[in-house]
Amino acid sequence: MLNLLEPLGLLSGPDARAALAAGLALPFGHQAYTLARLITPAGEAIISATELPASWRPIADRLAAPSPSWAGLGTEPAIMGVINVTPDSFSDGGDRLDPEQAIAAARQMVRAGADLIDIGGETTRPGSAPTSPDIERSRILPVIRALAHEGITVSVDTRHADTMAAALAAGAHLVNDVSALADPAAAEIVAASGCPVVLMHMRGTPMTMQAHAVYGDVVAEVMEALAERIALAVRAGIDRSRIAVDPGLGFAKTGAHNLELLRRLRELQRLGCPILVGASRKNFIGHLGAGDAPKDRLAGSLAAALFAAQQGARMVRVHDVAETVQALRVWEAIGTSGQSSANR
Ligand code: HH2
Repeated sequence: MLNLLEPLGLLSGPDARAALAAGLALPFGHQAYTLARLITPAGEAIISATELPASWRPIADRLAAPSPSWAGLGTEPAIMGVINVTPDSFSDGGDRLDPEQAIAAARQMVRAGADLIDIGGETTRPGSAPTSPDIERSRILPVIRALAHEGITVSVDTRHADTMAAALAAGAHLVNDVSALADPAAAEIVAASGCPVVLMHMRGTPMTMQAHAVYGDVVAEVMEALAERIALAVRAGIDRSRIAVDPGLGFAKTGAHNLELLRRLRELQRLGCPILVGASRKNFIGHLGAGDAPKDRLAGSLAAALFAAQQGARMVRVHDVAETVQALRVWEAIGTSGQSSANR
C-alpha cells in the first residue's frame, strides 16, 4: 500500500489565497488545505498541513499543481452537454431522436457555453436492456458527422467498440465509455486512434447493475476498480494523459453511495486523472426532493455540479447547459473576487 496524503480543511478563493500567503496552508490545485490526513501501512494521523514532514513533500507537490489540460479543454470545470438520440433515456427519451432536433439542441448547447457535446444512442438507465450497436450507430452517426463538421467537439457515449470506431471515423473527438472499456476490442480502438477517453465506474450492466450496489467503502472500491481500468488502458497503449475518470453516479450505486462519492470526490484525484461527474437529473436528486420527475431536478443538479466543481471535478456532464454555465460563472466569480486585495 502506498503512503497517501488526503487534504482536509479545504479553502477556496480569497480564503485559500490569504491562507497560502500567510503560510498557514498548502496549495491543492486552485484551492488550499490546512490539514492533512497521512495514511500509511502503519496507521493514520491528521496533522496541520504546514507541519508536513519533509519526506511527504513530493506527494504534496503532486497535489499542488492544478491537473494539466485534458482533451484540449481548459483547466476550469468544463461543461459536457448531453444529447441522447434515443427513444427511452431516463430524463429526455424521445426529445432528440430526430437527428435534426438533436443537431439543433447541440448547437443551442454550444451557444449556451458547452465545451463539448456527448452524443449517445443507447440508454443506460437502471434495468434497461442493451440497444443493438447497429441501431445505436444509425441514431448517432448523422448527428456526430454534422456537429464535427461544424467544428463542435463531440464525445461518443458508447460501450460498443464498433460504435466507437464508427463514431471516431465520423469525426468524434473522444470516447465516453460507461463500462470503462469492457468490450474486449475497445481499448485497442481507442489506443490506435489516440483519442482521449473517459473511463466510468460501473458494475455489471445497466440491466443488472443495481443488484451490485453493495460496498464496504464505496470510494475506496470505486477508486480501486478505476485504477485497474486505467492500468488496462495504459497496457493497451492508451497514453495516461488521455484518460479521465468518472465515479459513475447512479451506476451500481444507491443514493447514499452517490452522496458519499460526491462528498469525498477529491480523494479520486489520487488516480492522477481529470475527474468527470455526471449527477445531472439523476434519481438521487429526485429522492432528496419531493420525488420530482427528471426534468424537475434542475436545482438539485446545479447544487451537485457546483459541489463537484468545488471538489476538483474538471468536467460536469449536464442536460441543462445554460443554467449550469450561469451557476458555475457565479461560483467562479465569487471565488476570484477580492483576488487583488488578498494579494496586496
Ligand atoms: N450518465 C449517463 C450516461 N452516460 N457517462 C458518464 N461518463 N457519466 C455519467 O454519469 C453518465 C454517462 C446517464 O445519463 P443519460 O445519458 O442522460 O441517460 P440514459 O443513459 O438513460 O440515456
